[in-house]
Amino acid sequence: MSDIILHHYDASPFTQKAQRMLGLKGLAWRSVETPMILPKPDLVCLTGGYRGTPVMQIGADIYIDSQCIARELERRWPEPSLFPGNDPGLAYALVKWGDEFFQAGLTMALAILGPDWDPAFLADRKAIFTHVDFDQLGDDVEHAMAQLRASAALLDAQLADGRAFLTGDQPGLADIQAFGVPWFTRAALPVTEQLLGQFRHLPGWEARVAALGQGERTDIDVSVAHAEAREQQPDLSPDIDPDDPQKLAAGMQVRVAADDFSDRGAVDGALVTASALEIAVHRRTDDFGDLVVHFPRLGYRVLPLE
Ligand SMILES: N[C@@H](CCC(=O)N[C@@H](CS)C(=O)NCC(=O)O)C(=O)O
Repeated sequence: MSDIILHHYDASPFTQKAQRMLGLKGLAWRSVETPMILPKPDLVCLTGGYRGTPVMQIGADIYIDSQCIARELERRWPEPSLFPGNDPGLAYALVKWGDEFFQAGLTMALAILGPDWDPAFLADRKAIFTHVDFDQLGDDVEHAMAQLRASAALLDAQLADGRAFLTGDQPGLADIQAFGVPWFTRAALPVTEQLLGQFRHLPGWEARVAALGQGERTDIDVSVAHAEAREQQPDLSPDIDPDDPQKLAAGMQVRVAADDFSDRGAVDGALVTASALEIAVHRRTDDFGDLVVHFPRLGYRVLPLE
């Protein structure tokens, strides 16, 4: 049986990234479907406050964000690699470009679909997209379409020599970073077909990335995930970079939250890991005992609480 549990919902382009990683590696995993809006008590009791998707759980270790999930999957199951061209730095750097690409699709979705959304869903999204001016979306939509096309044009240019995947013959994290936005805009926004129509290398590439699949998925009840968190023990040995620019130290109480495009909740805990690319905090909980919650450093803010 696989140790991997994904807490997620399928409609998210970020969940789709995690699923393609599992597909590329051919891994078995267990699925816990979360609601798309708050409240999410069964998830937040594990994360300590993060409410986004996807979240990976392996025993009493909780991995926040598709970036962190990629790093942990590659560490534990190195083959087949997410980096067929041995270019991990570039592939992870695309996280930030991928977020920019997502912003374009998000603005289009909010402007075109938002008015028809269920009021509870709309209110939830208004609360998390604090940087979006919901009264100006109509003015922004054409700009967003131009931005979507600009990023799509980069992909088409990269594929123009007939290669199967962005970095060559083999699929990797670069493809997975890039794939989520065309996937979601084509599915949700019919105008995408016309917007991206001139980019003739994209549809074949999108189909090849989709064909990575999702590995071997089994649906489970969240009580199974909670029992495993309770029964297992995380590694609490500290790993702190002595040159940390924020002077973070082992055991320091900190608050960690995404510093990107949405407020997905903050997590408080005692610092276990602080490196250039990783942050992890220890949470001592009544229900589960010790948990360690892992985050990427890139795109997350660490606030010392003492
Ligand atoms: N950088 C994060 C972004 C995750 C993200 O923003 N997911 C959205 C769904 S597309 C989300 O969590 N929305 C709020 C929610 O579902 O509660 C990642 O790569 O995992």
